[in-house]
Amino acid sequence: MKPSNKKDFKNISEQEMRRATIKSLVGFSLGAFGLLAGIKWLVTGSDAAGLSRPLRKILEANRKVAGILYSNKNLAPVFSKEQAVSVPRLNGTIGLESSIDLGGWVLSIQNNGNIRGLNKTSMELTIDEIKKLPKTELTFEFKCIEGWSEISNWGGTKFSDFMRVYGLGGLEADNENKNLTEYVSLETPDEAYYVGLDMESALHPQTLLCYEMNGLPLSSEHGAPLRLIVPSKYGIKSIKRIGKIAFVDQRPSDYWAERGYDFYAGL
Ligand SMILES: Nc1nc2c(c(=O)[nH]1)N[C@H]1C(S)=C(S)[C@@H](COP(=O)(O)O)O[C@H]1N2
Ligand SMILES: [Mo]
Repeated sequence: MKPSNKKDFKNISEQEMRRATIKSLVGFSLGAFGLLAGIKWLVTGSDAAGLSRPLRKILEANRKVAGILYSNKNLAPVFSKEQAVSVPRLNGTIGLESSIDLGGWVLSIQNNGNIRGLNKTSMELTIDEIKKLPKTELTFEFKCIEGWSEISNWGGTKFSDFMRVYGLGGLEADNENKNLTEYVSLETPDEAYYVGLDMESALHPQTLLCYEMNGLPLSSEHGAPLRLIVPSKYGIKSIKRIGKIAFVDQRPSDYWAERGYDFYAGL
């Protein structure tokens, strides 16, 4: 991980502002709802079925905000495997310049607390151990912030399954997400490319740790032996050749956020 800098502090306060805004929105809608229900009860004694249009709109808008933040229903459209291009376009080689010794590669993991079954907070996994995790396949339209998109096919494991199996980032096996860390940090082995991911996006059911493309092992240009695929975000977040993953509460350094792109890079 890169040491945090001034920019990170600035971003944390931005995040707090976002939170405060969401809180006040929710508070306003609850207040409005309570007031209206009270008036309804006083005047007609009926339920809220007769909500005025503007107030109903506010309530629905807030439900949408809550839905985006607290559920995983914003799924990217999926396609059949046959619709995927056979040789996806290549983009971005930061952190991939040197050749990789696939046999010697391990994924370094840094957890916020003890890893399940281990009396320690860090561990290493081989690609074979990662391949033992539940397997998922996904064909979706990969979108680069530069303006191109392409349907591509990927195979690997859900990031949430990876977290759940090892009890990483506070995710428990029973799916009770009580003490989740705020972020995940991912870096290439040489630390040249690095991505910060908010926990909501890490847990998104389509966010995958991938070791296959079109049913074959990833080529090194596409991120062998392990890359991230985040269909709910622009391609900048889909880091290739992952070397290190850390579960953290401070917003991690992010290569493209440091260069002026939106940290969330949502679609
Ligand atoms: N390590 C690393 N990962 C990276 C990049 C990079 O430069 N280095 N570029 C990103 C960008 S901008 C895009 S659009 C996708 C492209 O993935 P692809 O080359 O498999 O099409 O990888 C992302 N992951
Ligand atoms: Mo991109």
